[in-house]
Amino acid sequence: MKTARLVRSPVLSMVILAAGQAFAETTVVVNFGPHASAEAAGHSEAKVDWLDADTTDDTVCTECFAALELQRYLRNMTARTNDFAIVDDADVQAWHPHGRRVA
Ligand SMILES: [Ca+2]
Repeated sequence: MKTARLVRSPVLSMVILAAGQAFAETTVVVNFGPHASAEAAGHSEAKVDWLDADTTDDTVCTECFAALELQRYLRNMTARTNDFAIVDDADVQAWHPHGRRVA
């Protein structure tokens, strides 16, 4: 039986693979902030005020850029060019504390 584990961190939440296992679908979960996509958020660095006290925009841009890089590397490593979709954490309804999605 194939299983995935959700790792929650303040930097980036993502579903990771156990070494050597091949999953049909793996999803990277990240906060898009006010942006419509991870691509828009990850490439919004020119709009970020990096020097103000509010790090919300800094974090969204940085995390989404990291998610895009992770997606690119995972796709290159596995040759699964349609896998590793990036979704907004606001769209993820409920996750079991151990990473299994609750129906
Ligand atoms: Ca800022």
